[in-house]
Amino acid sequence: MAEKSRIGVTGLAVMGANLARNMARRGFPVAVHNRTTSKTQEFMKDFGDEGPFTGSESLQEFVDALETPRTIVVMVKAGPPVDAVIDELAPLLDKGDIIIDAGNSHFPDTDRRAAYCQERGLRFMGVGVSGGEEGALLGPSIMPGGDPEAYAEVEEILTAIAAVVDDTPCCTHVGPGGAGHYVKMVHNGIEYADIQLIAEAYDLLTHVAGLSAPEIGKIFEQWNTGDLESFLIEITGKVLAKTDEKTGAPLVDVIVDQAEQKGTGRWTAIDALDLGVPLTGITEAVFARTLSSLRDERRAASTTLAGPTPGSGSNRDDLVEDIRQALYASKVVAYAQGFAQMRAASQQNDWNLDLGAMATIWRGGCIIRAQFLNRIRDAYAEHPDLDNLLMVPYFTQAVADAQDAWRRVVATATAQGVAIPAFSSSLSYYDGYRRERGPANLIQGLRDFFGAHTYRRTDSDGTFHTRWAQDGSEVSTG
Ligand code: NBP
Repeated sequence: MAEKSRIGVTGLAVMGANLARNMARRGFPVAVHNRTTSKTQEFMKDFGDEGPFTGSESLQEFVDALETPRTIVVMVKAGPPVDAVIDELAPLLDKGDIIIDAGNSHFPDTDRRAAYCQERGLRFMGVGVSGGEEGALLGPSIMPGGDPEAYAEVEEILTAIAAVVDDTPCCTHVGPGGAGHYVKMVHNGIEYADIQLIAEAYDLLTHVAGLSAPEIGKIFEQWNTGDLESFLIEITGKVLAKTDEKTGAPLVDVIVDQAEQKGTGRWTAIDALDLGVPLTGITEAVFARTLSSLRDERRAASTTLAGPTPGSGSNRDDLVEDIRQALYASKVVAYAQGFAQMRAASQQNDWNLDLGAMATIWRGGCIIRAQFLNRIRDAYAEHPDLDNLLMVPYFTQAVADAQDAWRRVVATATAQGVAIPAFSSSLSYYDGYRRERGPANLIQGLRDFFGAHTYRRTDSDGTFHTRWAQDGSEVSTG
């Protein structure tokens, strides 16, 4: 009888296939399976000699090929397919077997599936995996959540296949239940904000500084040698430098300006609204994609709605440096907001998230990997109970140094009619956060006027209501 496999992977599209190859290349015997059996056959033909694989045509064969207790990674399309696979697998498994959902599942679904598996004596883990196709093969960032004992049994494999930075694997147990998928969701949300900020910088460099795509590509290449050094800044330089084979124009100039999305940014924004956490950068990034998709409406509006036509009005070199600083400051705000959201979720769900560890495992393998994450890791090492990253001396100073440039960029873009929702909302958040007294007193006054919603006073405890429609006198309500 053939030797049993240490782990199984079902779902052999790009992510599952590459994760399975990554495991096998590190010496773990892997059983592979896909709903459409021709994909399993293709996988075995293309990669079967890369490592100790067992190809299985049916789920029963797949389950039988595994050592017990079994460990099965499900890497199928997020949503109903994950439930379908769990439903089919559950009757074939034994108590104590482990199902790992490594796709981009929504965290409440993960909690529900964990409960479903627990009722059947199975152990379930929701594991976030970032890094795309290449990361899955060469070393992703892995955010495992769920049963800690189950994690202890698969830790050896997950840490072996993860990216490594400074001898530290980009994988650590995140927390119970849906915590792993939650952290992956916020990671993706931050990725939305990062990408939107880059797009706004590109827009300003194109339409205000008057630079071509290859010229902007060189600027990003240079930015990647400083504070902004990151995977996304690096690949922006590469994308902008690419020439279209068909037309000879820069490729970006022939790509349709409609951004698509799969939902993780939207989930992050919705969750922030539910938690009551201000998450302006990521949320504006989601809305900017939504606005971009209204292409026909925008085309009609472009010849109807009035506004300035952007064009260079300032020294180009100064403007480029201002945009770099505005990008960095806005990025700090987006991360400060994302980490504040994870802190709030951790408190609400008793997850006990180690936010410094999240910054540590995002330093390699994933899409938002960046030098900058070392600063965030250090911030949480020094101040584990930090409310907001902006309050750490390094970030306080970084934003203080950048703020004049940031304000100039927002003012210039506004005057010249270039939409910068992420730059400007980040700056407004910063200005709102640093004010001891904002204008919400008036909001409370208005709410009390039209709905008797009451208000609190600065000079005495309790709640009050003014009899606006009667004699205008104030009454204490509690
Ligand atoms: P897809 O998200 O495109 O899913 C395709 C896989 O799902 C195929 O193996 C397909 O089997 C299987 N599947 C479907 Br669809 N419905 C099924 C069902 N009812 N029962 C069983 N299998 C079913 O694959 P992917 O792009 O490799 O992504 C996998 C997961 O990883 C997703 O959750 C994704 O969001 C996440 N993720 C993707 C990336 C990325 O860069 N692509 C990065 C990080 C995370 P078939 O061959 O029989 O149709």
